[in-house]
Amino acid sequence: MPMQRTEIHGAEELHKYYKVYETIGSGGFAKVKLGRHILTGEKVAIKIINKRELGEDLPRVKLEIEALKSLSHQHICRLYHVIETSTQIFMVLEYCIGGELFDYIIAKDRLSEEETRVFFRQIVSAMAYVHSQGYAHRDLKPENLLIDEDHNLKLIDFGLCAKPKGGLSYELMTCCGSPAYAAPELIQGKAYIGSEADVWSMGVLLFALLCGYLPFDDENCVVLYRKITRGHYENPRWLSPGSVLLLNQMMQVDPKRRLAVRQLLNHPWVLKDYNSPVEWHSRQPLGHIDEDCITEMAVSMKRSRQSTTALVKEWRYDQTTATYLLLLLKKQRGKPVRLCPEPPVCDDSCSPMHHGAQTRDVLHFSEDEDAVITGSLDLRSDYIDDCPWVSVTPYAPQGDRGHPDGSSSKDMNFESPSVKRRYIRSPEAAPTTPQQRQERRERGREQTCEKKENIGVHAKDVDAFVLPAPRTPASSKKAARHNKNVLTTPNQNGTKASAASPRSGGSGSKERGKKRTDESRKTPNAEVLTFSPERRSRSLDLAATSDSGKKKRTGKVFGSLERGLDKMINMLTPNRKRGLREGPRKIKVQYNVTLTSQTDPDQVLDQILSILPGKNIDFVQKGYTLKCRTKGDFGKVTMAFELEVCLLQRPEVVGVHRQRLKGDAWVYKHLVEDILSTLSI
Ligand code: H91
Repeated sequence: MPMQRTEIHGAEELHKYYKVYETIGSGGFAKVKLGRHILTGEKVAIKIINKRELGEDLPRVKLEIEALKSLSHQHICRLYHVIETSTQIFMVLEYCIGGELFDYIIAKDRLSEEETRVFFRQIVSAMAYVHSQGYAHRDLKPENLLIDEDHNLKLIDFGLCAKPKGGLSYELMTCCGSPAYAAPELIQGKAYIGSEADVWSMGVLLFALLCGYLPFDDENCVVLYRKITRGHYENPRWLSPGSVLLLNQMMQVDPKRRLAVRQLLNHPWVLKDYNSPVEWHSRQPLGHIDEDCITEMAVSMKRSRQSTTALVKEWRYDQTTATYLLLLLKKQRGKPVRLCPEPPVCDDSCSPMHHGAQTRDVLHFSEDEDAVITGSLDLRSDYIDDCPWVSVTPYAPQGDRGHPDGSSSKDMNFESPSVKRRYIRSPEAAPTTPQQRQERRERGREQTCEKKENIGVHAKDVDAFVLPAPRTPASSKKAARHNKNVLTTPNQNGTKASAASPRSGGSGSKERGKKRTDESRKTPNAEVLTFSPERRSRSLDLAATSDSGKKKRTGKVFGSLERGLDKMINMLTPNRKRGLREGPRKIKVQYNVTLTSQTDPDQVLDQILSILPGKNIDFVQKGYTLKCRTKGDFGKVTMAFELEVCLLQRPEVVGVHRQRLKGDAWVYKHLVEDILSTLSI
């Protein structure tokens, strides 16, 4: 059947270029999986859309793809590759290691004004650019802003965006987006201007950043709509007069009285500590071609640079586009502009050592980036960043055309984009001989073994996590019932500092923000890979524990022999999925982990297990992970999330790693707070 053939080819195409790992989220008709682009070794997010389930919504997906293809901006998630089959669409996207801004806010309860400003400037930058390209996003909310490796925001989910044919000043009719963020004119079913509605949502978002809860909230939709159309919300006492004013100017019920994005660019609140307007032009305009990336691709593809350039310039969003953009990403992150050697012709069952960049000691990595050696035949390999720093030309971003409100230059008066140069470190020259390349790879391997990619949050950030600011009035009636804010991450002393403390923001000024970015880039390499003996397979444990006496006598030599044996057995044990693990994972404190004061993971697990049924939560247990679901009317899954009991290293206590997979973020927050607050924390 031709349909089937295409299907197989489509999936094959995906697996030809990417390693595909676990699901990291879902929404609507899509599922998002973690992946790795084989040729560059870079992580990617793969959005998988089931066309059959989509039905009439297919044009929306097409629009999202079109939008993402035409948007290239430092604060917008980059699309690399689109693979379409008869039944599915795979969108390969920039991976954002820090997860959703939503989780970040709730972990900190709320952000300081300084940290909010850092993020808000990036949101304004992204939105000004989106509007300048004629698009309205229409679903702005903290769940649709992700945090990248450099702690910068990336806007995602253009599934509800609109590009009015006559330009952004043309009115739209479709009511969409999340009700809590929707502008009054939108929920009233009036015709509205997309950019004006976006500013309202940005106001709600700003409020959520500064307060940790929503300005308009109610479980009852009718009541919620009434609150929005009246535009009345309460300003908590910790808001500065400047914040109160800005929020008020953005959440004006009359869209004509609302601030426009261009006014936000140099609003006094936005300028504070920066003294420069928001830079909204693209630093990575679409037409620009990077010569280093072309050279590397040309060498790898054995083509001329000229024909490689021509191929890249076709922007087909195929393997060529993906390879080019991912190489560019490597360069921008200061990594060597290098492709990994040709993968072997055979499949995964072949020795991955053929890949210069892979290792037999498989680095199992999960969405929380807790890399541990698992020695598994399921090749969830973490590539080794096997190249030393190389000399690269300065990355000189260029300006972009268009204006933030989608208008033409004649009616706008914007500052010309300041061309900022970003220089990339180059402590070592690029290896040229095969021997040098080999040495480099070897060094890379050593480096990887010292690397613990538990990057959800860097140690520095953990220090700064903190919080609870005084409980908020509406942070939800439900949440207010609990005196503990269990989703807030304490600092390492287990105490919660004040959000207003100078350390809590981490980036109180532009300079501080910059420093944090630079430091966060360094962190992963400096950390140490955890070897978690608990992760041994069942068969291995049986072997190792069959004689407890022997175990006690195991000295250093035996230890290493045993470890060698462990590895051997591990390599031969094909299925080592999480669920078969004997003990809980050992992870570092990160913002999606709730700390307990307990040291026995089984006790914590039992406590959670006893709570779930009473809350009408269905769950499946896989080892120390509980895959939870709530169902609404007609058995429809309304919420899906995972709770995983883990062991933390510092402090050495049990923690609960939370991950939302589906459902409304704020409802999830309240529900998980509800579950975890019952634990003895
Ligand atoms: N929301 C609508 O949960 C609720 C890690 C993570 C890392 C990602 C990169 C891109 C996208 C998601 C990522 C991600 C759905 C992405 C990009 C676009 C898009 C969609 C997703 C969730 C789905 C999972 C997401 C967050 C949003 C994580 N996610 N953790 N990198 O349309 Cl353009 Cl749906």
